Amino acid sequence: MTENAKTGKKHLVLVNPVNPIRKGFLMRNLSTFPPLALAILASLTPDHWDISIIDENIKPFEFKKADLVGITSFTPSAPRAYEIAGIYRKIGIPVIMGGIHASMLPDEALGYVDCVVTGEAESIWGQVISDFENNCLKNRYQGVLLPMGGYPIPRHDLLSPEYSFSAVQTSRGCPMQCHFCSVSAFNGCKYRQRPINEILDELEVIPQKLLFFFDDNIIGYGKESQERAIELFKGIVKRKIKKHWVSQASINFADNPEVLKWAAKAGCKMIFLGLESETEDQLKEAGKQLNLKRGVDQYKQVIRKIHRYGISINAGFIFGMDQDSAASIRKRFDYMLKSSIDAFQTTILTPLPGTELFTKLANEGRLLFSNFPEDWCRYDYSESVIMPKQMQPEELNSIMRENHIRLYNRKSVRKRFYRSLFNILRFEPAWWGYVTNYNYYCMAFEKEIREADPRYSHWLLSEEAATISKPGN
Ligand code: B12
Ligand code: SF4
Repeated sequence: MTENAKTGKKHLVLVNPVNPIRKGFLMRNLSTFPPLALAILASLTPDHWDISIIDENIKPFEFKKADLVGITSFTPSAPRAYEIAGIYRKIGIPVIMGGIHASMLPDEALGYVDCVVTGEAESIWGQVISDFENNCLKNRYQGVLLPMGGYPIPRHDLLSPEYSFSAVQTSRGCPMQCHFCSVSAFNGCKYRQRPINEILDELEVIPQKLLFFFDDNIIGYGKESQERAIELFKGIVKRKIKKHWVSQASINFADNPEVLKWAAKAGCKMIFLGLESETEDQLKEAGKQLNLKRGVDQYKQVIRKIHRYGISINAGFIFGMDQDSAASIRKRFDYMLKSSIDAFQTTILTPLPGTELFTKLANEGRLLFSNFPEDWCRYDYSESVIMPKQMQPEELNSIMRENHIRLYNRKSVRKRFYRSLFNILRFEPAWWGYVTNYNYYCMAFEKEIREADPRYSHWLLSEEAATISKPGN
């Protein structure tokens, strides 16, 4: 036992593992976000425990003595989570794993840890701790979906002060069930919201000026949830909480001018919208209901309305769907470059466990990498892990590369910044678009940057570097 001799407290170590093969978002401080789940778990742990967090986002794993270890993990970092679990289990310290990956694949996880907690922790963590204390820890616990109110404020004080952004979640669940996404399977189809006062109290204790609301859709679906979003934004203004924030939403973010007005007043600088594709057939393929219902011809209007209120747009597009050919991918990039969108997240279609997409592609025998768990670290949206329908995976990877150069070269990003300034007429949201494009550039060219290839290791790719790096040059 490592009970603290002075206090008699037991020690819980919570671990945030990172994908060892790709840094992805961790390439830059401004795209590195704290493990909110661990701050929540810490807040749910009884006071007679000492808690520390090992966060590989910030520095590589260093062993800390523990009585009990809790590990979180997304799918790409699962192999690393299992590796760290092994270090503790070898010396007889029990390891509990939770989070999206272990929830979707509890049997796999149980091969590497002592106990798996599936689902949301709020309903079950107290029981897990109490069973451990009474020497009757089971190997499985199932959290249930509860209303989001009445919990203690997450322990932001245990997260590294090196984070530029803090993270707060105001809602969970999504009724949309897009085929590639695991949110509805994990957090349920009902949109659940935290009480506004609890969110505002939490915002008041976090030190960072920059904030990421970790919601999938900050304004939810329907009139009622819009009203609640407006109340939240008004509350931020009323309590004089001065944050600059980003979040995610569906295109219904632009429906109500009051939502946009108050979001902007409350400090919203940029919103992520999952546009996914400019063609309705592909939206159908992805099961992207809301975008389909509105129609892709509405995108322009949506962008214009959001800009009008001083908020920039980071839009996500998916590549490599069954209907994608080399030509349609190039066309999508043409569309993106011509649009007034401020920043772009491009992802290669990736089946994640627990999604409809995963079941379909696995059944069709189209997973290229299925030596699990090792291969999970490839499932980070940055390479083709499936056999695309209309091309070879290498062709898809190379078209993406070619178009990333078009999208993220210095000239293109600068041009986009000036266009954002012109469209939004405010510096800050345009600057957020610029920084976000740079973050994605660093992710797209991670390998070259890490290997310090001089053609890539400076600020954004110049046109000249783009030419040098074209296949065949
Ligand atoms: C914000 C966010 C990001 C941010 C920040 C991530 C971060 N630092 O945490 C950014 C933009 C960087 C990001 C990146 C990625 N993300 Co992301 N992201 C999210 C989002 C919207 C919120 C995550 C979050 O923190 N939620 C709040 C916390 C409290 O929820 P939670 O982690 O589920 O934790 C609860 C339970 O799971 C449980 N729990 C969690 N850990 C543990 C541990 C123990 C011991 C126990 C008992 C319980 C427990 O208790 C918690 C409280 O109930 C989710 C969607 C969602 N709604 O969750 C997607 C999501 C997690 N992301 C996803 C993906 C795919 C990615 C990327 C791979 C791809 C991409 N390009 O977006 C990268 C990978 C990054 C990486 N580190 O590997 C997928 C993950 C699916 C999967 N199987 O892994 C999700 C679920 C969205 C989706 N489309 O399906 N992401
Ligand atoms: S992609 Fe967005 S809208 Fe679709 S199911 Fe996931 S969270 Fe909901």
